Amino acid sequence: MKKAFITGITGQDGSYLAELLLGKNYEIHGLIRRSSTFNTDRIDHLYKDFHDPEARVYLHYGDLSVSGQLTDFSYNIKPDEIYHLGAQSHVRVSFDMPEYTGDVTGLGTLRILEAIRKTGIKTRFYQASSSEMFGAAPPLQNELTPFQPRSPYAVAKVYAYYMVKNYRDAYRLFACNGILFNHESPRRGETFVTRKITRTATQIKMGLKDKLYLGNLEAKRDWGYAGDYVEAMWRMLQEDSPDDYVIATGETHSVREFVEKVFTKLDLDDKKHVFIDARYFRPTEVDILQGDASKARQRLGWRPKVSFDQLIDMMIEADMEIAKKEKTLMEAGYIDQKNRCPA
Ligand code: NAP
Ligand code: G4F
Repeated sequence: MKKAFITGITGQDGSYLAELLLGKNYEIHGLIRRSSTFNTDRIDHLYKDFHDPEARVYLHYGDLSVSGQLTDFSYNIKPDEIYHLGAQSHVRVSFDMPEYTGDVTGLGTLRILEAIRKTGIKTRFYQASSSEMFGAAPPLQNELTPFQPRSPYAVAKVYAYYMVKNYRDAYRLFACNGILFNHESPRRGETFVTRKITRTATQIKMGLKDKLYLGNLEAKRDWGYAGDYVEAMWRMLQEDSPDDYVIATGETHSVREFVEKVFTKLDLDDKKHVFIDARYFRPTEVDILQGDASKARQRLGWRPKVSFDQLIDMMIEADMEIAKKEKTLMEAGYIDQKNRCPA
């Protein structure tokens, strides 16, 4: 049985990847942060019973800012594959917390690479690189496009990307950069724009809210489905030699288009409900991302299966179920309407 160590297992991608690897009979070890509230919602369904001795998912408390622990985990677990997905992953927040983002998102990668080098374990390493690194570069972006990062998050990811390349060259580590374009799902964090839109629009549909506040509606993104993208991560680590790959759909759509589609599908008038709040604009924006994943298609045999429209339908359906439950609980007086902090 192969062993995988996943950082960021509690996040969107970590949960889909853990599901995929369990289906392939892996033993899963995940890095998890201590939190004052439960933060395992996305992976709770992976335990039939937490105390089951047959369980194949193990969680280890730690943090990407602590290197000694990462070395201990590497040595003790000796994973066949390490998927490094943990990061402060919110671009807007990285402008508020540039130092923290540099530490966790940039240096966090170096700490794991050092753990592998120092312990000498034989493992394959996946780095969650990002299309955000392309920044101001024109579409269609591919593996040869020079990076022009536009945020502290993107700069931290560029640092990590080159560290991966350097450790591959200098120490012959089997280390890959997956340069993934935006990918979404019903498990997407609620402060990223797609989920913010589907979550709030379905609440508006159920009469729980009236307004959706957004920032720049003209930005364009290449949005795919997270479930398809974790398959590409796994495929990279099954190759004979390590390399870097762009993973994208090749389509691009504006935030405005996403809003209009969601509201139309819900038979709502976005003009009545969507408002602009300047606080959601970024000091520097990435105007357009559209990826060229030809290399992944040819070498990995990877292609996206879920279309833009199917993705939106999937997210609306899941969020509608949540909104219906919220309505029932609110009417019974069990919960109040939540006014969450913005991002
Ligand atoms: P996500 O949902 O925000 O998950 C981030 C994960 O990192 C969570 O499990 C989080 O733990 C963990 N984490 C954050 N800070 C940490 C720390 N100091 N120590 C340990 N763990 C920490 O992100 P995602 O969408 O799944 O993305 C996965 C990775 O791919 C990230 O590196 C992201 O930057 C990158 N990426 C994402 C996309 C995309 O469109 N989704 C595209 C390209 C690249 P908590 O649950 O405790 O917060
Ligand atoms: O959904 P977003 O926050 O995603 P962003 O910034 O593209 O970053 C995501 O994708 C990257 C891959 O390219 C990942 F590396 C990163 O970890 C993350 O997963 O914003 C998308 C666009 C931006 O142009 C933003 O300005 O939507 C625009 N936007 C407009 N109104 C908004 C909002 N974004 C957010 N989060 N909230 C708004 O109200």
